[in-house]
Amino acid sequence: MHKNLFDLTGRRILITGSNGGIGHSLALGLAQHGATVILNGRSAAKLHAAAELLREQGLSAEEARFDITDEAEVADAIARLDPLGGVDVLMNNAGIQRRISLEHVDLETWNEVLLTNLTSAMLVSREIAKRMIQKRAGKIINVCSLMSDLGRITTGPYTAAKGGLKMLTKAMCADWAQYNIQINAIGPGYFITEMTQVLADNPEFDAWVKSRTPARRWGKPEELVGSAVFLSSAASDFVNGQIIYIDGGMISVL
Ligand code: GCO
Repeated sequence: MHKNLFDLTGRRILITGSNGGIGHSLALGLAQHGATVILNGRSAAKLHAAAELLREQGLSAEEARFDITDEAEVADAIARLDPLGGVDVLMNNAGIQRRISLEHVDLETWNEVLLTNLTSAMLVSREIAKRMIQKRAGKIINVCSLMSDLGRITTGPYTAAKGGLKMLTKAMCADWAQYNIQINAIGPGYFITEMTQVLADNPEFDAWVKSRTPARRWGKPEELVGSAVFLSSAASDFVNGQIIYIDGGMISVL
């Protein structure tokens, strides 16, 4: 009887920034595939509401309230997960978008985007990798973007951060693959979420996405789940340092 390579039963998966948006869609999908998902956010109220939505469906969901940009909070929160079973898979999903041309960008905005979208992934991964190294097992999935490889007008800070996150994925592979830790990334194309609703509501931008995307449509958040299940499961045990684009073909075609 072949073992189901994609079975996530018993795997504890922490998804940062999973109160809503793509993070919550990923948490729902991974839980539906048997994982215990650990939701994260800064607001205890929003976090509890997000976890209850999963529990109401009989899914296994825990809550880890902490600010991913606060080094001390991160270390404390990850230590509090140890007696609960720790973390088998980490998804660095949290991210913000601040659209502004680089000639107008202020240092506060730049630092906010880089801290939230890139540095936080290092802070959370560093604490969890210490434990994965001891266990000689673990998986890390960085949620990158088309902007890990392509720029778009007014998205400079976000593009720099997501480009850095793609390279951090490779750096983590270099340091940690030897300990049976697999570190990979997913690169979502255009999906309608709170972050992009303003773009989807613009008829010209909506038309541009549909013409620029070979699949001629926006992605549906649930369409990210398959790659997340693959990279969270035994099916990807020899995959490392890779990025999988879920973008309807946008990054592959002019
Ligand atoms: C934008 C969007 C994009 C998407 C996504 C694309 O302003 O073009 O915010 O950055 O959010 O990252 O992969």
